[in-house]
Amino acid sequence: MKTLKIAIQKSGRLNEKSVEILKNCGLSFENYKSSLIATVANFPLEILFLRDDDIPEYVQDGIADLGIVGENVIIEAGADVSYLQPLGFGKCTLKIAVQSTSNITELSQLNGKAIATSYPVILQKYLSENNVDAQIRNISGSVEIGPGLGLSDAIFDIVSTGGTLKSNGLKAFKNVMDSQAMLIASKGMELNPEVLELLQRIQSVLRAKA
Ligand code: PRT
Ligand code: ZN
Repeated sequence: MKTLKIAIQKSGRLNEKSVEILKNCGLSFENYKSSLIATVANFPLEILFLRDDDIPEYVQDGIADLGIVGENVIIEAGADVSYLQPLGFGKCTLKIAVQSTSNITELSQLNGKAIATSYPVILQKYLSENNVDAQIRNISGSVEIGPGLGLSDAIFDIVSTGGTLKSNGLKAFKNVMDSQAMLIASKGMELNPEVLELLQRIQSVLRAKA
């Protein structure tokens, strides 16, 4: 029997809930902060702990058979993977935001403007679909400080409570995409008996919580 590999986030917002859902499925494994890989004692499974950005590609390329990662990261990576199950945590919305004093009220007012983001692919697709021609500034983090520094006219970022927008003098202007953590599989692995067994266990954990 082939030992499956599942890639989850090593540290960050999705790590704890990803470990928890696997434990709740009855999987027994050690979870040391320093481990990059853990072997499950009672199921043919290894757990790889990775940066979330690397997970879609690992699963697409079959280095990992399964993964748990935010939908936003999958779409941004353009990864060709199978979506098995939304997991109900890591929920957020990707939004365009402007300074709270801004008079921008229509999407068309973003024409010719600069928008800072760490999600250029998702943003470009949305702008193209809406016939907006704006300049995308790709920044790897802290995009919220852009408008205050005059770096950009707007930002496109993940929002959950909205507290970060508010404390940086920004207001949400357009909701572009909702996201949550997703269980994904390499194409062709959906029908593997162990994958199906694990999926069933995850689904019953989710049902018990609902
Ligand atoms: O180190 P690694 O690369 O693995 O992690 P990371 O730093 O890239 O990601 P991480 O751990 O911050 O987030 C992982 C995933 O959690 C994201 O890809 C989203 O799918 C999801 N998620 C859910 C969020 C948030 N909620 C969220 N609030 N990701 C980021 N944020 C940020 C937001 O951008 C803002 O800057 O948290 C800040 C606080 O948000 P507010 O609105 O609550 O103030
Ligand atoms: Zn990341």
